[in-house]
Amino acid sequence: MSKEKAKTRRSSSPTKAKSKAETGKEPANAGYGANDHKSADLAKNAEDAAGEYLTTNQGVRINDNQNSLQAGDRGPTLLEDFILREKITHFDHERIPERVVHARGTAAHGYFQVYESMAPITKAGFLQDPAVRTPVFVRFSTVAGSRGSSDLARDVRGFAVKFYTQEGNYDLVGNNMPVFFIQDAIKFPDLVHAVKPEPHNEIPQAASAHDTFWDFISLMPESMHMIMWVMSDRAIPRSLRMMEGFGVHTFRFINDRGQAQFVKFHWKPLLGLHSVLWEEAQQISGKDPDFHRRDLWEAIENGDYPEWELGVQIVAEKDEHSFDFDLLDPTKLIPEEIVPVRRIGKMILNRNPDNFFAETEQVAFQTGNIVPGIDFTNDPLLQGRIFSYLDTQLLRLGGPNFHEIPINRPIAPAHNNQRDGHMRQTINRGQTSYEPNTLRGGCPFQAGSDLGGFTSYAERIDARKIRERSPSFLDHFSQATLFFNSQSVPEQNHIIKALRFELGKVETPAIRERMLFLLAQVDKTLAQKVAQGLGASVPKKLDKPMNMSIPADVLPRKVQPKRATQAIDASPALSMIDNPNFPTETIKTRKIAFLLADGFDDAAVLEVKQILKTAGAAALTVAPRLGVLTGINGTTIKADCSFLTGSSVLFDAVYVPGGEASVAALKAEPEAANFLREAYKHCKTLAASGAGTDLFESAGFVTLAANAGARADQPGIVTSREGNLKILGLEFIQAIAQHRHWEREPTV
Ligand code: HDE
Repeated sequence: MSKEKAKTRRSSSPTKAKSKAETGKEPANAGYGANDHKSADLAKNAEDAAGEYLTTNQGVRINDNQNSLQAGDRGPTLLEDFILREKITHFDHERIPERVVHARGTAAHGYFQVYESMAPITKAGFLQDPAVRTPVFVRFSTVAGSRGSSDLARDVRGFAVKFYTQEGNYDLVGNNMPVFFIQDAIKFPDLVHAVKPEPHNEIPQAASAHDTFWDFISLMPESMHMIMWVMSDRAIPRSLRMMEGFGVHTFRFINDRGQAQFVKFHWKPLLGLHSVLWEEAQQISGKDPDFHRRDLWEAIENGDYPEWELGVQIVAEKDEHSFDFDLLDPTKLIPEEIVPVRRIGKMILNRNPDNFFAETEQVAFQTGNIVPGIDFTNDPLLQGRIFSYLDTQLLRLGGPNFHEIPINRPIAPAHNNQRDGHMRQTINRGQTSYEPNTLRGGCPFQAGSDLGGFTSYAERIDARKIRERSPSFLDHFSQATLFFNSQSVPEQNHIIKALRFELGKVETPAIRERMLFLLAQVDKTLAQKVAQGLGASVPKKLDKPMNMSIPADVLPRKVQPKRATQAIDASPALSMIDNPNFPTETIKTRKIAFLLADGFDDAAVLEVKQILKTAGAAALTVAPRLGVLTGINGTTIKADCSFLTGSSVLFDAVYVPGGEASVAALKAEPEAANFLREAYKHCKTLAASGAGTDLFESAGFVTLAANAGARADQPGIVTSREGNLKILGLEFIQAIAQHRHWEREPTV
């Protein structure tokens, strides 16, 4: 393009921003509703370039964004080019340090509403009035991987909720597992260094399957309960929308009479608890490393707002010591069968962020952000976290004013005498920045507790200053055993396989041996089965003590694990399959692949699609090629993906409708049979109608000849050669609702 032409184009008037009527889409920031204080607050900082001229950061309009200022046609660039220098300098400074842990994450806005006043047990303002919607921002994350790592790593998921309450921000910074690896914050840097890529070669990314992690774990018996969780399917969720959340530590609720009770927090997903298989997780990591991020984003864009109920387990102060474990020990949970979870409110996520960096990356959670009515306990892990989160933000966000970043700023007004620092935004008026003062009439005032001033719970402490693990923390295996015993057979098999995989990647035999010894303390058969897979045997005793890296003079005698008698043998609430907390199975938001080619049976596609849609699931077309496909009766359907871009691991179930030509084309496409075989292997539901049933036979995983025209007699295989599409559709829904057909697993 000649310079002349370019100039004309550049100086033409900017186009007006398109309205909703023109684009069919909500304009940016449309979600900022009147009853959503936080969104309205964020809107103050929102920028939208639609219809605007390009400017520098100083607001000067830019005439040429293609060429730097240079001396003549082929001459050097001039130092005076302030436009170039501003642009490049800003670009050079675009990155901030990623989070030390939980770097990979995704987030959404929403709100929380309590079902009924919780006044008898807590005075927390946002838990009083069912009419009040408290805005929330929730960030989900993996722990070990870097910002760009895959969503499907075997890992704990972070579940961090920032409540923008009228009394200040309250952060519930939890995980999708109710316990943790270690009991004391002083071990956290060791744990994280061990699980992160090894320091000499930065391998492996986002994985615990390597020597340093298992070396550390094999010396830390206290981690065994958490290891059971991380090796279970909880560590590979189907969706962030289908996992539980837990506050992990025991906290306190305080009511307006100053009475305290212990509380454990839970988030219960209304879509149920679901996971993928490890083999799928590995494939998804290649096919779509953003699988969870995309799933959450799309669900919210489609109006399928994810929901969780907030649950609490309440324990009276007087019952603090009535358990067979210590409430302050974060490697223990309170079985729901012993203290039931009371569901007290609901959280709905209904708006995607406008800008990933400004919101999801810059959000700063802090376990120390609590409000009147909630307080800490002396859990040594929690105590360390209260320090760590504030400290880490100072580095990550570059100074003490990160609370002013829009996503972090409270909707409750903030007034104090803190001043200055990098990038200060607030313009504090007045002569004083100290207290007490007379020059400002003593403002800002301290608030009495009757006026909402935070007062710490006056817990009685009468103690010596010691560095010792409490004897009440020393039972490291009972709850690991309880967890294993509570799993169904397929879930136990998955744990065994996960351990074989992880320890199979360990290169140092002594580490494997120590791990087998520890596993045997949890369950002998588990240890033996893992050992079989490793071609090893379970040691009867170890040559050296377990904590052999701790010098003997430092190792307190008490650090030898012991086992407490358990109140229950199994807790059904710990299993994902047949979990009594999630009795009704729904197929809402599930993705069903329709395998089609030209010449498909129009009715068999449209009717089944409609039946699934009514049940809340989405049908997506996978075809030998992209573009438009035409049915026998002329219906046209756009292919959502081809066999190259789609894969069975990205779907929940598969359907092959009839239509001789369509099925013949699929038969000629080897990937179609692979798609079905893979879905079958991963225990998913498969359905076929009409000639589609032939494809099941030619795929070789089921013989229908014996019952052609009728249903296949295998669970999770729904067919109808000539039958009624309505019945097929309904049976399909029932089968998908079971998520997976685990009885098939041993046979594949
Ligand atoms: Fe964290 N953790 N953590 N953690 N954690 C961080 O804070 C830390 C722990 C959790 O989406 C960091 O802002 C210590 C338990 C989540 O931004 C850091 C200890 C639980 C997130 C930190 C723990 C968590 C973090 C890194 C042991 C579940 C992501 C960046 C004493 C209850 C929050 C940051 C987000 C992030 C420290 C243990 C959950 C370094 C010292 C237990 C969900 O401050």
